[in-house]
Amino acid sequence: MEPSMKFLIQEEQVYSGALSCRGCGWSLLVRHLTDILGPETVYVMPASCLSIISGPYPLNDLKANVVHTLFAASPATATGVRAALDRQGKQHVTVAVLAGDGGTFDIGLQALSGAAARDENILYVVNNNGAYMNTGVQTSTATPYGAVTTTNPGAGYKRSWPKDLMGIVAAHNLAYAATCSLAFLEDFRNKVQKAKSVHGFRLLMVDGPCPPGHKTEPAQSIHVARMAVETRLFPLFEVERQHYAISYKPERFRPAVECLRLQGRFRPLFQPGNEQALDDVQAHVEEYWARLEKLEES
Ligand SMILES: Cc1ncc(C[n+]2csc(CCOP(=O)(O)OP(=O)(O)O)c2C)c(N)n1
Ligand SMILES: [Mg+2]
Repeated sequence: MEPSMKFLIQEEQVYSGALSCRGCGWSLLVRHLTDILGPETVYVMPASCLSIISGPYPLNDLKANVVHTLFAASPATATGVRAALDRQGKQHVTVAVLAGDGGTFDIGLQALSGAAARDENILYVVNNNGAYMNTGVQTSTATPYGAVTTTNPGAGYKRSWPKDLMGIVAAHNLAYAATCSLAFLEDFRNKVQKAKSVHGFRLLMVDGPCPPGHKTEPAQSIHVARMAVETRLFPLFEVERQHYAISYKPERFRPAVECLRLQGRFRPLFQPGNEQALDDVQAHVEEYWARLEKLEES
């Protein structure tokens, strides 16, 4: 394949007419993911924006089977789907969970840990848009420090750090886990390809643009996602059996404020008196990056 063709969708696996907002990350993620996984895939979806975007039953915008399931139960449901397919001799069919951060970091965490510890042959994809967007932007444990949500209203903002999901996942000693960005499509597509080919429990965490929740311009979604990687607010890396490898090291480390100021959800941080909060975010970025580099060396 020509290098320039690597970004292109080979065969569209999504019908037109998705119900997403303009600039939504879910739609682009799913178009590329389904293109690579192909029609021989069963998708398991807990409640999230995607449940609506892809169509509530009996609608379905994916050219594949979808199992809608309870918020807390997608890895358990996927385990059952996997077992049924294996029983039918359909080991070649991929089972993929498509979940939000609320369904993953919070309410589905126990089921996720169980399926990961059993090393179920499932691909788990989490679209991390940093809040419960479908029900109106409530804080999750993936919400970044400093973000305004409807549960941190007005001039308030979240004053705790997001959970290190990748660290938790890595501790399960999985064959493959990685972070991905829609602004780095070739890297994303390569990681999906790799995850598809690995046997066992695999997890991909994708940074999810969300214009209404992040208070961004829809046309800026990819630019904001790129800046999240360039500022190292959302580093790209892979973890294989607890060995970390950073996928992209920016030539120049841009300050976090260059990404934060593009998003209305961080507006209070730029008001006089909150300089310390901005410094704290930058310090957190530096610490996490230093830890990733150490993990990469070890
Ligand atoms: C047990 C349960 N509690 C609450 C809800 C309502 N609910 C549906 S979608 C959703 C938000 C999901 O957030 P997230 O997983 O981050 O996905 P996003 O909507 O952001 O894509 C909530 C709270 C539900 N469906 N089931
Ligand atoms: Mg979310």
